[in-house]
Amino acid sequence: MGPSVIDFLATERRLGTYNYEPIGVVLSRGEGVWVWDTEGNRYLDCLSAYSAVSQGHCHPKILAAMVEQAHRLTLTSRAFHNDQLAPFYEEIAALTGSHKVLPMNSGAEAVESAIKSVRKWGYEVKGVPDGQAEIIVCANNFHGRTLGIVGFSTDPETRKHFGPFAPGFKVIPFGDAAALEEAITRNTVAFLVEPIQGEAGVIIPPSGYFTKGRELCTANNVMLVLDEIQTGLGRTGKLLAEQHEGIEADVTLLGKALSGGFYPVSAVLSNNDVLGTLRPGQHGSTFGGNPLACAVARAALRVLVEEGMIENAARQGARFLDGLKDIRANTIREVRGRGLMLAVELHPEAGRARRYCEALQAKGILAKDTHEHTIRIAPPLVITSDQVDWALERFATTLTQDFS
Ligand code: IF1
Repeated sequence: MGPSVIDFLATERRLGTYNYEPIGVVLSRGEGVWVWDTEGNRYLDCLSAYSAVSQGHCHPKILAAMVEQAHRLTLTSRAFHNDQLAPFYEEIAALTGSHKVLPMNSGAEAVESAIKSVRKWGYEVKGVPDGQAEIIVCANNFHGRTLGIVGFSTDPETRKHFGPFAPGFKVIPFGDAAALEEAITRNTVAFLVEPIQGEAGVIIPPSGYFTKGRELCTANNVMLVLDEIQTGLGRTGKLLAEQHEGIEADVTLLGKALSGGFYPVSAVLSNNDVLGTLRPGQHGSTFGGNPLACAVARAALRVLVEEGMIENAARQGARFLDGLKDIRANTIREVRGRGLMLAVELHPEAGRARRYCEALQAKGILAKDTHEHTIRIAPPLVITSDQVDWALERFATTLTQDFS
């Protein structure tokens, strides 16, 4: 008889940093859309590790690629070449139409690397006076947890008592093109933004917002940096969320599902100008671009495309969204979503979203609340229609309860 759930939680509490408040479940196995806890209970994963397990848990082909590479070569550092980096560059550049790739590890590292690169581009190409580069970001952004990134967060919880912070960032409201136009100066080097704000609760901007944003950036020689770490790689029903807007970013950030949840892999994708400014010795990472990461990412991208996961996300996302909108419950304030990036916002008087997530857990669904009143829903992109219907039944019964 192994440790009990209580034992696991007690040990985590005793020895671990208390920087999360997880839902009370100890998972031990995953396969496709399903995960099992240590007591054998099965759950449909409606979080997908915040869209990192889009290909489904423990995808056999990504696993095989990881094991095969791990037997051969895992890490060389970039002091030497390896035989996986160039093929990874070729495949991700071809898939995304990018000209240059910078391989990193976490999403936040990709964001920080993009900030460094656009600033350098600003000074050396655009001609912004040294030290005066400005980057425009949006209120309620989430781009990671490093000091540089939380420095321009508007969420007190992510920045309180972590200062002092780096200057050079200007915050505007999300979805307001006039505010963007107003904020641009001759020292603006970039507009860094999520196509859909994930952590903020799946906030979708008005149609035309990014068309206007793209025009403003082009007209003012400002780099449009889209953080697709959560929205990218099929999550919204297209390879990249920007495709819904019919625009192309100058710099695109990927992470999470870039490895299918097997390994931290992120990447900064860009045209030649921005990443072309980096020279040897000016940026790097011990693990960035390592052969194991590249082999895993190549397999993760391959199965995403070859197994039609992007198209499935569009189809099942529409089914899920329509089904949620059909639920008649006075607890629901709004249902939002694009592809399989969905959210149900509750009326404040309905009680905390966490309570509904706990009730969903009892019905075999794992979902995560955000900002008190919103339940986000992001199952793996391999979910079937039957599984969507199975989940909708449980959302309907749970959302018609009132936990206020
Ligand atoms: C946590 C949130 C989601 C991201 C976008 C960059 C990153 C993330 C759009 C950084 C990461 C994760 C971080 C994780 C929980 C999760 C999250 F709730 F924090 F905000 F997804 F919405 N850009 N998001 O969503 O990538 O460095 O983590 O690899 O910090 O609790 P990372």
